[in-house]
Amino acid sequence: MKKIVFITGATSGFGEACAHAFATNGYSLILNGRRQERLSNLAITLKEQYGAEAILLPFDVQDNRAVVAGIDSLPASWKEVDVLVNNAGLALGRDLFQEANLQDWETMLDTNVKGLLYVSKAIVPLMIRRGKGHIINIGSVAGKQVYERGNVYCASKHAVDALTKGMRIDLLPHGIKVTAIQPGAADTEFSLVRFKGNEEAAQKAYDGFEPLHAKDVADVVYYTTTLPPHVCVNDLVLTCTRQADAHYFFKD
Ligand code: NDP
Ligand code: 8X3
Repeated sequence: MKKIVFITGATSGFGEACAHAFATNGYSLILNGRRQERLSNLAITLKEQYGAEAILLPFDVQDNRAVVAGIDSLPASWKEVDVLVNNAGLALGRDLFQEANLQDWETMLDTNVKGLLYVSKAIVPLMIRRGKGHIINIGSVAGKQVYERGNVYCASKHAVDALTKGMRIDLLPHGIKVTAIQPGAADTEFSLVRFKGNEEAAQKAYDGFEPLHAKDVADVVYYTTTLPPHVCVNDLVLTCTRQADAHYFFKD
């Protein structure tokens, strides 16, 4: 039986790159994301390139009913999830606290925090039943430090950091590994989403340095799953070489 990975937010960026990294290493995949056509195209590509099988669950992670129904609908053999990558997430806006949009805040918290909780709450019992599993939460350097105009996005990623620690402690007796991967700036669709389609503003975020690419992050995510059963990467921060932390960059 092949190993199974469940990836949220697989239609783009880190999630899509993780799908390639796991598929090339022989995994079967459960892929989530709201854009169904992208998921379907990805499944075709993974089949063609690696012979990988995939089941698509195109739910919105903010909708707990849809999350539970989607995961319940999996065939029994596909409920044996070995690795969960909680990756779906976003930033909306780069505004001062006093000027930011309340709806943006709600969407970030509902997706980055509550979405991660909903998916984890549905998958954890399946892992407990088997006495093993690996949960990988995609945090951020924004979960380690707070920067100007980062307010609620940073708070959501600080919550992911705290939840990762809490999950690891509580799941300890069940043999389940819990890992936080905390990337710095990476050139996915993240900035385009953050700046609401403004390509110039999105591109400016990467001016003067080479950021991480999605594959860099996916390779590290996959690496953490290759360690022996008694070894767990708890917390891994990775940035491009031109970024020291959430604040310091060396730009041309
Ligand atoms: P992308 O915008 O490229 O990808 C985000 C993914 O999340 C998409 O597949 C999107 O799919 C999915 N998603 C968003 N909202 C939902 C939702 N409500 N339900 C289901 N899926 C959703 O960005 P990244 O790949 O960069 O982002 C992935 C994660 O990495 C996020 O958690 C982000 O905060 C984090 N991160 C990003 C960094 C960066 O600089 N790029 C650095 C550090 C962390 P769809 O729209 O189809 O639903
Ligand atoms: C995304 C990286 O620095 O824009 O989490 O917060 S940053």
